[in-house]
Amino acid sequence: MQVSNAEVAAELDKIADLLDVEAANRFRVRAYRRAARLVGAFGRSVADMRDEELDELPGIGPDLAGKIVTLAHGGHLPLLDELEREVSPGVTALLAIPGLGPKRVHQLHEALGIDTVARLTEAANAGKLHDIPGFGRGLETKIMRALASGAVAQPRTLLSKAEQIAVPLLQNLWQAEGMKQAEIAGSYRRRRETVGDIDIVVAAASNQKVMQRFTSYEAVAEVVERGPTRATVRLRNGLQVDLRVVPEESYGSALCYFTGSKAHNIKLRQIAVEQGLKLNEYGLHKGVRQIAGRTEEELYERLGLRYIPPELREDQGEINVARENRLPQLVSVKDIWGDLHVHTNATDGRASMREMAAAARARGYGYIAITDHSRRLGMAHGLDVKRLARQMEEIDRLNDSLNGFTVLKAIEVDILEDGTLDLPDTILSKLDLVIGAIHSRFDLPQVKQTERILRAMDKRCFNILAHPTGRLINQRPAYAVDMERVMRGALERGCFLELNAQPERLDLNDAHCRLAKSMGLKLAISTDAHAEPELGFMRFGVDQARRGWLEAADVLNTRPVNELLSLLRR
Ligand code: DGT
Ligand code: CA
Ligand code: CA
Repeated sequence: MQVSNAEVAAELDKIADLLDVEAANRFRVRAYRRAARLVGAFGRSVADMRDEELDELPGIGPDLAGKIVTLAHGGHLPLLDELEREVSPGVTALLAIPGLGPKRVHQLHEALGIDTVARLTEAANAGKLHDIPGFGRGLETKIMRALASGAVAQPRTLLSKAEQIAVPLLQNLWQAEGMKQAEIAGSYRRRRETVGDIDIVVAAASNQKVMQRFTSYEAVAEVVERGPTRATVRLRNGLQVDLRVVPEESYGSALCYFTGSKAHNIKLRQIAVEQGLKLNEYGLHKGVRQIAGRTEEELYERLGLRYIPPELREDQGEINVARENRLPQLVSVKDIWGDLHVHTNATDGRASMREMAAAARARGYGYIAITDHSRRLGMAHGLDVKRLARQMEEIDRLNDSLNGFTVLKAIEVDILEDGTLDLPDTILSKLDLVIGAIHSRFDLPQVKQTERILRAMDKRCFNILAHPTGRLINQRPAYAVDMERVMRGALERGCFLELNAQPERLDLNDAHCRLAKSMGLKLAISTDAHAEPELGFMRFGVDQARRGWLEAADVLNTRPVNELLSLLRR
């Protein structure tokens, strides 16, 4: 994918900010700032330039040139990942407050240990800011105004990141003496694409021992609140975790309550009331007698409902459907037969096609589609006709050596600004599968962007629209597009849309999935893997598909290769 100069510059500035917050070497910080300015003001798109050309620009050495290239093609910089791990999202949020630059954010941290907006608010309200050297009352007032305006929001955490943090935390908790049941609840369990905080529900023989283990966990920065049955901690990376310890006979109702959503809970409580019962986190009661609540299953059953999977608990009609025994059989990772969006080191991936195929096979798949970039993505070393033709021969040879596994010949072809494709039909029509994607001109007005996509789909060789909104969660908004028109257009032409399983993409989202399902349009769930482990992102895509009520039949890649190929035929 191709990233605009402005976006690359913003990333470079972010690195400079984070380095500055960490009080890194000022020459290093300055180098990133200078590079950001240069790239931002540069006449040509850096995505079209080679390393060596960038290297020649004033103040940009080979190392920085390499990083710019990576950013310009939508790649991740390990340095940025590392900085983001070290500097908490809370601190990053502070940078957005008017009057606070990286130097002052660093000072706030040094002087008062401030690393979240909440703590800053506290300190400002207590009049502690103006004493910090270089702050003064004027700045204190300015900051307080900005905070009061409510414009400063804490970013939500990606589900994949939350998982990396919550799973080890829960494992640690299980080692407390007397643990009986424990689960991560909240939006995490409902598999929302981002979470505000983590909620954990536990049943144990001794509350005391669980609380002790929880609050002394090594990643805890601060115990915000601790009582006999509940505690809240803030982890070093800024994420909050709420813990509730409940008696075993209340575990199911507590798990249900803290899984939410709030709207779903309210509906459940209404149903209880209609039956003359009382429902809360302690159980379902008739008068003073508890009649359910040890398990969630028993709770739903007693309310006259089928068990509702957490992903559906959003008060989007799931309760009526559960009452009428018409819940969907949600798609699961087990249903997935193959991955239809996979890159290799022929372009910007990190493994060979043989390695990617072996890794897919090890996951129990029957096929993968090799979808490297097309020539337009110069710096991703996109394929031209000749190289694609050579890759197709290589795939034939690889397939000859594989038994019971198919490597599909495919491409992720760029949809150019006018809706034409980046490679000629003559070669595209020889492929098993063509996925098309937008990697440039995200700024087109909605009508133009929509028509650009529909025009691309007019081509008989076009099969699947990849990452259909182009968004990156917390980083880049979706481009303007009439999704309903695109979906209808796909249906009419016999093409499909992709749900991209990269944790920061996850487009299509849950609502889009429901829209597609309502029209009878099938979706592909694909990982866009650039390395073997990324094939494992499939489950994040499946999570969103489940939130969108999709069943196996609604998903393209839940069937063996022959069925798949006949569905793809236009
Ligand atoms: P988040 O953390 O913003 O991603 O979203 P949730 O859904 O995890 O929300 P959170 O952490 O505030 O609360 C966890 C669950 O607890 C929520 O999904 C439902 C339940 N809950 C919280 N507050 C209320 C409330 O005022 N009424 C009801 N009925 N349930 C609540
Ligand atoms: Ca939560
Ligand atoms: Ca919470």
